[in-house]
Amino acid sequence: MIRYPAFDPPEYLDWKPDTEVVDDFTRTIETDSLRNTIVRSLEPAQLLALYEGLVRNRLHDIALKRWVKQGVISKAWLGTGEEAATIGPVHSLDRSVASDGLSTDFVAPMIRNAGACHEMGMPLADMLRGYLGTADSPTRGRDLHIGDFKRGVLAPISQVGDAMAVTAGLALSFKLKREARVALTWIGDGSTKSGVFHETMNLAAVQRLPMIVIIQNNKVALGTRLDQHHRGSFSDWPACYGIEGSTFDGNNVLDAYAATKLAAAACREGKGPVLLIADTFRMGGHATHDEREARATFDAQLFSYWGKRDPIGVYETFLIEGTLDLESKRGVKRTDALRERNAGVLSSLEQRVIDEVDQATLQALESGRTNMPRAESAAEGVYAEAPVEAASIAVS
Ligand SMILES: Cc1ncc(C[n+]2csc(CCOP(=O)(O)OP(=O)(O)O)c2C)c(N)n1
Ligand SMILES: [Mg+2]
Repeated sequence: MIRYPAFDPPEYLDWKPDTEVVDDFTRTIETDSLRNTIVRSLEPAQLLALYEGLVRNRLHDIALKRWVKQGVISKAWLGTGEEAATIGPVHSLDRSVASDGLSTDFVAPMIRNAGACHEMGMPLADMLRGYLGTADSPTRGRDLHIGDFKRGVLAPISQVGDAMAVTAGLALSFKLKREARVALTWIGDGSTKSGVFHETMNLAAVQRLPMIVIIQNNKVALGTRLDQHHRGSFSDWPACYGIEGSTFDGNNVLDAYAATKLAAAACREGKGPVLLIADTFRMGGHATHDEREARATFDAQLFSYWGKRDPIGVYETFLIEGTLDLESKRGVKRTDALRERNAGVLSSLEQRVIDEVDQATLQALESGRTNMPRAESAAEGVYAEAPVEAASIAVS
């Protein structure tokens, strides 16, 4: 994909495929026969949709970073380098509309999983409006933690860990209504240290809830390294709760897809919950304000190691160098002409997403210019209103 010197981590700027990393990408999928079968059964359109989702996620974040640099917003929380841990799992879910008019499966993203929102069908313009706090944003300008229940997206909860409990509640309702639905949430390595994580895991386990939890282990919580807040291996945790679970390569979108697809099937068979662990790395700061501190938190070699594993670069290489003709959608012999054709298919897809993000940015900025919330609206749609005198003071 096109790289952006003003916004990308330095390791991504002159990104070239590393043979060992690309070989590892394929080996990872082939190691597990069940995951391999799932990946091999993916249609070309699904492979391309995964690529498109990854690019959309990266470009959404770049649009936000541009706004920060331009002073449009003060700060943004990004998922740079962790896109595969969001996009793969979301694509493996059943996103069709059920008979009640809601998405069949549900997700509860955290701020690092903005990609889940757009891949569940939330318009990019609305997501960007959320950051601007416009009156036509999904929360009518109240909060940037946005979701869309109809589209199966619970809004992120600022208190980390609490989304676990809400997701379990949703999964419990699916079970009680005997619906073949699944609820998925992500939780950071740091947030697994909250009490609510363990209470929820235990409840979900004993109730056999159709719930998937992905521990997104990006090796850091704000400015605290994993080795400062964690001992042992996350891969031991599913057994502690007596449930199924496994680790996947959080920078390999196909491994992420296949692991979650299997987890969702287990949940639908009544074998939930499933605890997955995504091994990945945060390629920036906690948010845009502390990128420099993040660089001081870890050795440069660690950034370099994970930089070679850019989930988009590696997947792109896998598609370009493969034997599937992305244009004719047929398996063919590997040739230079095929490589060129496949690269062309991906770059026109990328261009479409660039246009989509540009359009969304313009629409959101237009809302910012013309449609900011009225001060009086702060008292609308709330559980309790302040006395009239206090409200008038607040808006004057
Ligand atoms: C209950 C609670 N405590 C503290 C915070 C402040 N806080 C926000 S994000 C964060 C770190 C989260 O780290 P991790 O769970 O690893 O997720 P990551 O940011 O790495 O994706 C903290 C401590 C909070 N939002 N909620
Ligand atoms: Mg973390």
